[in-house]
Amino acid sequence: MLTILFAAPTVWDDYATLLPAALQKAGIQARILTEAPDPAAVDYIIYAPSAPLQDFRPFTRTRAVLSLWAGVERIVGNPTLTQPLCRMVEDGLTEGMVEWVVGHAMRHHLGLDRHIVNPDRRWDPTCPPLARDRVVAMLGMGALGTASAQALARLNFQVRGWSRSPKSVPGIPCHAGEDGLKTALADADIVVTLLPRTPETENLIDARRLSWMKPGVVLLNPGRGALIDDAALLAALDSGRVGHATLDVFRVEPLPAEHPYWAHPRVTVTPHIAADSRPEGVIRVLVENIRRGQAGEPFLHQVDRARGY
Ligand code: NDP
Ligand code: OXD
Repeated sequence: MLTILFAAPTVWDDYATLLPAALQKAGIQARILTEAPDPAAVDYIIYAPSAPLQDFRPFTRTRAVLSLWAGVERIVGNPTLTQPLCRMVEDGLTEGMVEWVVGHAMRHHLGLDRHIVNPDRRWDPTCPPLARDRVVAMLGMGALGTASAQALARLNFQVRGWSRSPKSVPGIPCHAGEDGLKTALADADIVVTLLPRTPETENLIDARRLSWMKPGVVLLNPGRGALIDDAALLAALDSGRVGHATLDVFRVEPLPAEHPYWAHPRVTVTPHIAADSRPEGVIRVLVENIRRGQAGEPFLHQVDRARGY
């Protein structure tokens, strides 16, 4: 009988029935606790950044910490964590992100705001260009970036990818490294940042990188707030170099009421809702990882501590 600590109390209600049923269906005998009076008896920890749990040292027999979140920047550097850490990749999260990215890209591509907010009843018959005439740079070609890039490419956008290591994705020219970033950004009408927060990606979008972008570029950031140097972005928005920024994630969340992004006419704030994981999909991944842990097989989506994601 395994002992699983569900250390994400705020979402326990979503899992309280489904998780035990899925474990049982998979033939995994387990008791699930929401608190661990005896940490040394815990085999697996299911974790979210909101969890009060910060000291992993007493969990001496824990085989893996299974994050409910894709982004692991709040746990990956925890010096007490020596157990394998797995991040979340699941269909609902990916589909949600694809929909957010495509929806906000289409808003800017079609110039929807001109028609949705038109108090002067201006009859402006200017037709937008076709997607095939627009270039999108996808910074981050992981689970979410690749799916979003492919969805945009299916709509005929000219998509360029950028990632840490070189990639080959049919129909999407991919770049890596600093020169590759310059190339990916050079002719992009829309730039999407779907990177994890790591020491290397912090302030990636700074004044220098913004100066490589086309004047009037639209920036979509559903990755992490720290990818952006906020002062540099605000300056670029004020000067018109950046035409619009749609931001879902921020250094401080909720975004404080006095933050200049709220009032800026060329910024759209969405409250970290680009994508959320769905219990059914999450449970499939959790159960599979517990099965793998028990069978001595490699875990799915294990985080590389050295890379930080
Ligand atoms: P992955 O780990 O699958 O992909 C990360 C991508 O970023 C990879 O392509 C990776 O390159 C690239 N990358 C990492 N570091 C660098 C670097 N220094 N330079 C260039 N490229 C780099 O992550 P996901 O796609 O699953 O998720 C991405 C992020 O999305 C999460 O970390 C999280 O912050 C955010 N997120 C936001 C949500 C929201 O609601 N707003 C919801 C879920 C996630 P390589 O392929 O070479 O490894
Ligand atoms: C995540 C997120 O990382 O919701 O899962 O941002």
